Amino acid sequence: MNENKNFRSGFITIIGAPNAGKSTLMNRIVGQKISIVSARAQTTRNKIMGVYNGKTDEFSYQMIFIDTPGVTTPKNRLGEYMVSVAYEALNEVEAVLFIIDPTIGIKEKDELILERLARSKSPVLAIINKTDISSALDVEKIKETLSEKPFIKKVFSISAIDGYGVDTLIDELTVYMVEGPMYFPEDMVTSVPERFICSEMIREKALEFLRDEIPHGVGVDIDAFKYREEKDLVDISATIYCERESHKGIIIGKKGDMIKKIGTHARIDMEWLLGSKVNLQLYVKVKPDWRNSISILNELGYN
Ligand SMILES: Nc1nc2c(ncn2[C@@H]2O[C@H](COP(=O)(O)OP(=O)(O)OP(=O)(O)O)[C@@H](O)[C@H]2O)c(=O)[nH]1
Ligand SMILES: [Mg+2]
Repeated sequence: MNENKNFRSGFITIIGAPNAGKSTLMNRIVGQKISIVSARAQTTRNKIMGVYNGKTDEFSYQMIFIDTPGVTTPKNRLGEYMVSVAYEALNEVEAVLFIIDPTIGIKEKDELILERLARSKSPVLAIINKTDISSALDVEKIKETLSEKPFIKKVFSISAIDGYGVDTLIDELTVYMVEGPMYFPEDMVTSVPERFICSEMIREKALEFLRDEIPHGVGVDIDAFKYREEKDLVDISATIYCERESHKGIIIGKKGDMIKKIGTHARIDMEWLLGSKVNLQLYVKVKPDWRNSISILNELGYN
């Protein structure tokens, strides 16, 4: 495949305000859940790459999508890290997808990103997502506003959830691919290690099931990840970090029912990802203000 002189490839960054649907779009394109998704803002914390291979009549190509944390005003060191991850991913890519949620409209956060994108050297495509739940009029208005920006090459309307418009977007993106190597083997959908995805699956369930004040103070570290071949079983042990003793109680729940629920749901996703049985042990530890602790941020991979 690589001998093909006509091979093209390129990096495409997905950027936007929190909750716009960036991770949902990336999962939809690569056809697998590699980046966690939740109804809460600021779900993604790290840069996550997803690979899509395809071909046109003239050439074969590999697109590498970079999902980034939603851009917002940081409230702690972790937040600062997240914004820097998003902006760094704008450098030296073949295209940038700016995702917007039409049910929210163009807000201050989006304006900030747009200002940044105006100075970007890479071509920018604007993507109006969630068309399945927004009015045609809202979509049209946003389309008009964005089309007036000289640095935006084109505006697309899609639904990352049901896939509407995604093929058309991919077709357009082939235009921006350049002669280059196949960066990842054909069967590889992500550069992110399975171990990390598993820790994210635990965080996703915590985001889903815990009360409002807790989720953003949750971090997950995998302590052990071992495959037992004779049993086709992966033993995974992980620690959920939280910021207060009272949070620890809520995460564990009455008679341990909350941690059990998080564990059961995360385990099912992990078994799906890994294709084998998983034995998951979860622990909860309090680390006050860990989102400002450089050493814990490093430990959890936010470096
Ligand atoms: N109805 C509808 N919901 C969507 C669509 N795309 C994403 N969502 C929902 O929007 C919420 C946020 O989606 P994410 O993919 O986590 O958004 P994100 O932009 O990655 O968010 P951060 O990582 O926090 O920046 C989830 O509840 C998704 O299910 C869509 O096309 N239609
Ligand atoms: Mg995300």
